[in-house]
Amino acid sequence: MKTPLEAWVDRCAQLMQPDKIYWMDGSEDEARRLVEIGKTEEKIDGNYIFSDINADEYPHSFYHRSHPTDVSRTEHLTFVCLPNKDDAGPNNNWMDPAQAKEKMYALYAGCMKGRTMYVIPFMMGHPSSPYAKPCAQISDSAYVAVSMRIMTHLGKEAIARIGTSDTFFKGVHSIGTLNPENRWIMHFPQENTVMSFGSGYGGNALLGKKCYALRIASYLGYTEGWLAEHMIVIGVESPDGEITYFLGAFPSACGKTNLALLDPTLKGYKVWTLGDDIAWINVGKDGRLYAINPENGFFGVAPGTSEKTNPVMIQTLKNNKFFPTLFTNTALDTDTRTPWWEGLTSTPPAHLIGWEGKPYDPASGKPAAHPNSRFTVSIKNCPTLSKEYDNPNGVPISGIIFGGRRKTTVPLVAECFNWDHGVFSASIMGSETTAAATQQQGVVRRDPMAMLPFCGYNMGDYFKHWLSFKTRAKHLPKIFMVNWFKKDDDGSFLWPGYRENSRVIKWMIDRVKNKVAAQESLLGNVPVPADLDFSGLSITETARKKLFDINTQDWKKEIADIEEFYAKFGDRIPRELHDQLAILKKKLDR
Ligand code: GTP
Ligand code: SPV
Ligand code: MN
Repeated sequence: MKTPLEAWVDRCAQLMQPDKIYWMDGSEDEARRLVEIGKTEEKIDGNYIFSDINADEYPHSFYHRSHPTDVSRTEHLTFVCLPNKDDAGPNNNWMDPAQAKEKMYALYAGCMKGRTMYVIPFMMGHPSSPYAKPCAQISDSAYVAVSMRIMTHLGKEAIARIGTSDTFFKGVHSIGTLNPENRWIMHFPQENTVMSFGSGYGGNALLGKKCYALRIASYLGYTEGWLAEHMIVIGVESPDGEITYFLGAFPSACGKTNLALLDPTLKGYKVWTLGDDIAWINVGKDGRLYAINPENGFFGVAPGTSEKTNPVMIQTLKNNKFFPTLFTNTALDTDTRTPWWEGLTSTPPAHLIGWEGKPYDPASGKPAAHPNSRFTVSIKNCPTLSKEYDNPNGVPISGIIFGGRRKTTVPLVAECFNWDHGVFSASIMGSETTAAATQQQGVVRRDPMAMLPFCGYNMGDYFKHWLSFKTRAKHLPKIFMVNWFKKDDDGSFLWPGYRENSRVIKWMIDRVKNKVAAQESLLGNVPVPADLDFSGLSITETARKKLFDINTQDWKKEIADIEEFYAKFGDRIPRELHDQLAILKKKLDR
């Protein structure tokens, strides 16, 4: 008798007709063979998908160039297929499940002729965790197969955990012809299934990541009483040796990985890394919120990463013990055969090949590396990995940080008054769009909890679910709103950011431990100036004031935008959030 997993693989193979079926075991030998296949057999656009990188500089590392149209998530081609359109909500593209399947089956028919079907069994979450989930993906891309080894707990343990059950997550993936006209990412939350076609890009193709661990898992969390969030997980050690655990939600390309691997400039502080993108949050036996990172690697933005901004990530990439690390769509220095990206060094090396594969001309005015070029690297390389990383129960959370990318309007930091106010503040978050998704860049959009592209059901219901933790949990974390990206009139950042963000975190720890008082502002409690350590920073008094300035005119415009956003959700917006909005409006009118 075949297991449900084997039967599912058979059905996929019948439809897609691969030449070969290969079951992955997650071993290093296997990864080496797959990379070799990528260097000598598998091609995209006429080029082998992997090439060597100077192993003296970056051990076990390989370069990958994607199809030029396949460089970021495609939100307009991403659908949530719940039976009822309203349950997917205005935050999602919707298609009827039967119609979506018909469309996908037509594309999948015979799509793997002449190719290998990789069967990828994996766990999201450490296999020993009660919160971990068994999963399987099929794919016809060696790049995806190798990436899954880096990003998930891939191997036989997952097959054991799936056992004879049919409830495991099923991820169906083919890169197809990489034609953007035939690119679809379809989610079926009620069937624990995702069908993806036409893209090899991370968030579109590594189905354990955004598709499962956020869109499907957020729906599971809604029905089962937990949360799947676009959040980092960190422990911050203070000079007294105590570790305070935080979650941090920032939209794509807005600073999560940098904060997760922070090397604090403040003396006596240390950040321990648990996760840089996704957190699963459950109420523990003691009534506190506990978080695990369901992933096992980093898929990080390369541009801006340097010895100065993120030395821990540079170490993670250079002291590589895990096979392999991948660099995708960066530029390549042809003299040293090393990857290069904007911000790695202040001036580009003399001989560069740009991300599109042609010699780079600095006079072109275009970046050499794609703005969304990325590295894929095991979290096990990270020198600041927390001792609690594999703790099956996760870590107890004391603070949740939410932050968008805003030139104006939002101050450096504010602590929310209470849980309702925190959920409200996170629900009205705005952020300027970035290169992480294929769309117009730099326009402010509402991005509640940094989950707009990742919430697998109606966000009105999602807000209600967040509010419900008031009664589900006994001890709730504090909620903080931050903005590292406020700009001066001349367009320069007012706040140095990166490692200096530790100064703001120190204040949060002091607030969690009740060590300092705060001042009430329109948006929450803000630091008494003496409590925020600015020592050694060259920030003028005027800039300091601007960082905390809350402009009433800006906020009146903001309110209009928020009302428009809420209106899209009709009566699904919980009463508590309308009440909070009314309070804010009243304060503004005063
Ligand atoms: P995703 O992987 O897309 O979810 O992105 P992320 O949220 O992990 O963002 P990441 O840390 O990779 O940063 C994205 C970009 O923002 C990079 O170019 C960083 O250099 C830049 N960045 C990160 N932190 C700061 C900061 O504190 N200040 C400024 N000005 N830029 C930052
Ligand atoms: C993001 O866009 O938020 C990412 C990259 O972390 S991806 O996995 O492609 O979604
Ligand atoms: Mn992300």
